[in-house]
Amino acid sequence: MADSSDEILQILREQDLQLTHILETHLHADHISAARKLQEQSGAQVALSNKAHADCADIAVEDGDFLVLGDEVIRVISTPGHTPESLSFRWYDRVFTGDALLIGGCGRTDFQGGDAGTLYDSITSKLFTLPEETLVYPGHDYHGRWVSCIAEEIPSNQRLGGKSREEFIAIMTALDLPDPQLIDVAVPANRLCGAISSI
Ligand SMILES: N[C@@H](CCC(=O)N[C@@H](CS)C(=O)NCC(=O)O)C(=O)O
Ligand SMILES: [Fe+2]
Repeated sequence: MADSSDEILQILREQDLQLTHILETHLHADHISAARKLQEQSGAQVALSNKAHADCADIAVEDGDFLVLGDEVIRVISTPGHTPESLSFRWYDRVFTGDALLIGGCGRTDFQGGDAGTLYDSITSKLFTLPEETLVYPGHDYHGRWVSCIAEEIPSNQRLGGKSREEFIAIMTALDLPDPQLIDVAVPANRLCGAISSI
């Protein structure tokens, strides 16, 4: 199975960039992370939530931490709910939300210790309170979109917009989604920052 590490390493070479950090938003259930390969091939450090208890991480971070990358500072925001160890990363006017807040949606909460009430609290108290012009870059979008913003998500997010905590929990409980195809392979592999060999 191909991962994106070769593509990333090629971009780094072409643009003469040095990868220093790999920031994991959570232990993914739907794909195998390229972090381990990138860590080995570039020497970059992997950062993961301390709640992941993953020995493969070079840096264990928690809410309120700052990652200093050269002249840049990235703020760690703990946004549990999709999974307990889920993080978002804020950099200037943008936030990388992993599978917590998606464009028009949010991460599911029915496996890996997910909890709908916790996700509602994370999104409404930690992400929707960011300046409304903050750009939202999610971990996935199933419709080919890349970016949204807080001002757009607060009213129009299909799962959260205008919904109470109870309404949100009811929506999430009723989803009845099939498991991600790779969940049984991806979760154990990602506890090791992603399998090294192709499968
Ligand atoms: N069909 C996809 C499902 C992926 C999936 O369930 N993704 C999780 C993130 S790990 C999710 O939260 N999806 C949001 C949703 O389906 O609303 C697969 O098999 O990989
Ligand atoms: Fe996920």
